[in-house]
Amino acid sequence: MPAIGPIELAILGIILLAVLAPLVLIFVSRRRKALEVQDEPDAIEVRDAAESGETAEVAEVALSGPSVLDRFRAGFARTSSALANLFGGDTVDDDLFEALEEALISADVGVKTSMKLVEELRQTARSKGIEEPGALREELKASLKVRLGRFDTALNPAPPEGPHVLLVVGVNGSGKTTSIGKLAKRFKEDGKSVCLGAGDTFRAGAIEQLRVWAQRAGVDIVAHQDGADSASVLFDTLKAADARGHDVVLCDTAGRLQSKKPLMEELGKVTRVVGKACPGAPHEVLLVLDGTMGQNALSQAKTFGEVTGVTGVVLTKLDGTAKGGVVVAVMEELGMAVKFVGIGEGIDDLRPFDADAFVDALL
Ligand SMILES: Nc1nc2c(ncn2[C@@H]2O[C@H](COP(=O)(O)OP(=O)(O)OP(=O)(O)O)[C@@H](O)[C@H]2O)c(=O)[nH]1
Ligand SMILES: [Mg+2]
Repeated sequence: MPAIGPIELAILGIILLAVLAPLVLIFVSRRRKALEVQDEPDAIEVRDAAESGETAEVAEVALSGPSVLDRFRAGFARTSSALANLFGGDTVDDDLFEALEEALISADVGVKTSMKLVEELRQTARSKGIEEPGALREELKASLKVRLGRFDTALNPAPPEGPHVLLVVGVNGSGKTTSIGKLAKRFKEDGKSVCLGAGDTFRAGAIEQLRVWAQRAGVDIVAHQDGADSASVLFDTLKAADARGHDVVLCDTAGRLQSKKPLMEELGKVTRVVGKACPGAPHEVLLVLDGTMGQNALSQAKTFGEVTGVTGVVLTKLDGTAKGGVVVAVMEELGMAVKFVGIGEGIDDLRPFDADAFVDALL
């Protein structure tokens, strides 16, 4: 092997420098970008909370992993850091219980449920002699997990024969059509053959919007023209789905205010007609609630429940300013199971509701 002289060494050095320098530059610029991202307001909020001690765990849950919790943004992080700060002190006293009640109410948990939770917590603290706020927080977590864990958040089973029919209802703009698109993709990925029913014949552009979602999810759709009778469209959808051998039918409906009686009566008729087209249907009535609506969502849920027999709730927009507590209010005050949560506008932004993960993030 020939000996390497000083000239060859110098050339080798220059080549190495030429290769390494751009790599170092790329690394430095990526690092700087990462630091800039950390300084965005939402991240700061959670980090500030983490620095206060007790909340480190919350911040970690909210920021790490590819979980649904990453998507609960501003409102949710604010709620969890407010609650975490409360438990950051060193005494369990009346002030703490009062502050906790206020924090739960402002997190949209609802007055009745907040009072009930805090009263129960007072009794537990007394009977177990709890003097540590951290231990009290664990009691609250356990109690919430038991309360929310009582609900069956799985979709009702498909019938032994014929299509599995899901009717999707709710007020205007709550996220019904978007959630149908997301659900269609989930079912399709599970190997099911899916058909959408364009039951919103009222709003201009609604049918076209559902067509776009059908295309995105790669599923079938049955639609009539604007202004057609919604119940007839869904009747035809079910007949067609049965004939074509589809496993799942997702029925869209027009958004309507729960206070508009004739529109709610029409929804009652839609539900009955769906049952005529396919005995036992709808097997699931999903009420789509906008998570940022807070307590208003509760009065919507009550009326829709009376008219259509809601079997589950899809709580959307939890990636926005929703404060999270509305999940507890819907389940505790109305006895309705939150089955899915919407965490963005994209087709993959829907997740089955997981009570334990939710409580861990909130507290
Ligand atoms: N950020 C966010 N936006 C959502 C979510 N779900 C729906 N949206 C948005 O909410 C808006 C209304 O959604 P739609 O699906 O059209 O609501 P809808 O209930 O079908 O509305 P109508 O048919 O008019 O009653 C759209 O801009 C959606 O992108 C969600 O989980 N997160
Ligand atoms: Mg719609």
